[in-house]
Amino acid sequence: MSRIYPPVSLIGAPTDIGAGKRGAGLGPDALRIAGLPEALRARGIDLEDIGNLAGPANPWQKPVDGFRHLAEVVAWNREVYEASTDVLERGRMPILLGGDHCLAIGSIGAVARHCQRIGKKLRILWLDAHADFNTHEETPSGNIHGMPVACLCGIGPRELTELSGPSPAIRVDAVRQIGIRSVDAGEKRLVKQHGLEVYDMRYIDELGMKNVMLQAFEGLDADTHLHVSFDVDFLDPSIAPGVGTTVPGGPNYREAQLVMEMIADTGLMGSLDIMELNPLLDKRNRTGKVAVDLVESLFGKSTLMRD
Ligand code: 4U7
Ligand code: MN
Ligand code: MN
Ligand code: MN
Repeated sequence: MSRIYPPVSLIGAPTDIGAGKRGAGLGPDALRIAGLPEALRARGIDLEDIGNLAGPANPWQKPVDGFRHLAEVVAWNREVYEASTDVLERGRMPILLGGDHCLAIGSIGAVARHCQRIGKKLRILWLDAHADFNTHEETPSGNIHGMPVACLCGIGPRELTELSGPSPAIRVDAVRQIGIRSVDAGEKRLVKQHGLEVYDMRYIDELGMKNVMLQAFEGLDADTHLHVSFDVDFLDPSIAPGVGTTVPGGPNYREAQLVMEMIADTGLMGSLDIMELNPLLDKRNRTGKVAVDLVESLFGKSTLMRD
């Protein structure tokens, strides 16, 4: 089964403005150097790289009222929102190269408004060790990369919840989280209160990854736009040490590859974020190469006859 993919645009967002460690700002170039553009072109994809966006420098300050660098996070997300909207309106698939995960407020904000305009349903697969559902009251760190899912659902400061428009960009029920194994105490309460659908590692162990993915796909149809937000710390640190917030006990290489292959098989992926790669914490860009391998699987690369 060979699939024709829509044209793709890479958008680099070289910042660690929402993170607690420096280095994720080098993620876009590390992904390029690991061979992402060539790998996608080898899949037959019409690929454009719009290069790296520009935004404020990281002032490396302490949190203020539970937020670190709020104004700069807003500025970067506006850039990401505008670039992603432009790519979508040109009929192309945006791939955001992060950068830390706070930037998903802009990328998913753009995708959500685009889907609203063209009347498509939206399903978000959030592949991460973390739920990223903190608020300024619950956050133990003040780092906004721990808050994007809450902000997208309308929980957070107005500058971020209204970044893409006056109503919340998404509803909680659009999201399926996979691979979760680190949720802070207050965040856990919020996750439960809002009914976020979380497939944590315990659940994956018990059901097996295949069944978990089938659940995550329930209700998808040809009118659904699938957005994949891939935080590289989703992967077990033994295969992906190059991230700022490693958590042991994540999916191994084959489990992660199955996730990507099954997403490819839906044929519904319309946008992708590749976030939190930190080459300063990596060994010889090994994590970058693993991320590129997995993205190849997302675009239909498989071992035998299936592609
Ligand atoms: B990532 C954390 F306390 N929950 O809020 C926080 F454990 O985008 C980590 O998933 C957030 O990498 C990790 O600071 C954000 C912490
Ligand atoms: Mn994340
Ligand atoms: Mn994470
Ligand atoms: Mn992280």
